[in-house]
Amino acid sequence: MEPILLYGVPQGCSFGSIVALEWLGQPYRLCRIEMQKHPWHPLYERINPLRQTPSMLLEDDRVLGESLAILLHIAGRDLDKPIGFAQGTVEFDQLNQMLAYLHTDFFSAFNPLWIACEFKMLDEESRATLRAIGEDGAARNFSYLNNLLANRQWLLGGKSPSVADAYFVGVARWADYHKLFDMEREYPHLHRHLQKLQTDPAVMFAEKMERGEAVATNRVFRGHVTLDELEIRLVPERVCSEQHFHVGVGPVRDYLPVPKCVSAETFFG
Ligand SMILES: N[C@@H](CCC(=O)N[C@@H](CS)C(=O)NCC(=O)O)C(=O)O
Repeated sequence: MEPILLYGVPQGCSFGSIVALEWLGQPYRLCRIEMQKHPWHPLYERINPLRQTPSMLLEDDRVLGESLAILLHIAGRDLDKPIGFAQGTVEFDQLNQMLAYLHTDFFSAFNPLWIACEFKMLDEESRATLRAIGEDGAARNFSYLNNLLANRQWLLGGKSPSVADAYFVGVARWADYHKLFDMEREYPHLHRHLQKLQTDPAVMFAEKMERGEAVATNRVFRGHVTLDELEIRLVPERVCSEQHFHVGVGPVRDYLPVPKCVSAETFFG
């Protein structure tokens, strides 16, 4: 069977991997994970013991976790497509650097904002402090990318988007969700970049997927599967032993202090 991307909704960072799969243009399937429905389907733990999305189930039943690894894997499936580059090239180093930045600094800048808006037990002062830290971090990162995009059409320069642009569009939209700034006025180059990406057919397709709209299957998108349908492929011992990040020290809630993108109240039960 085709590779299957397990993507989290709503507003998940998995979004970029759907966009990248569309740009790749090879057959794939999707499996939808409702992140706000708690507890998550128990089978998902066999896919990703940290209970984070996205994950990708490959043709040979290997499970790949971490957006960065998934995006580089997607790009590597067809190096004739300029969404990625061969390792050892200058372009690959640039892509790797940009993806690492987006997955660490850029993604993490939003963490205090997610905690501030989701963690119901916070007092108002703590919430305001977290919000201020988040706003400051997001502003620094938006400013950095805005300057970078002043003379570039795409994040890496060049004539066409890479998987870095795919991931960027899924995370940058969180600024609107948190009503952080007047993006058009304060970060015009970044705003232009986002606007352009948001009219891309692959981005529009990923938005439809997130909204749960019915979309006809085609040569590339082969449809959805459920976790139950995947059970036969998810041998517990094998998947867990191959997960480099399998911590195995009790329930995830014991060592994940805060949820991202989802309600902490429901997360902590
Ligand atoms: N390092 C992981 C982080 C993934 C992550 O935090 N995913 C979020 C959605 S954006 C998630 O699954 N959150 C659910 C939770 O933390 O309970 C990656 O880059 O793939």
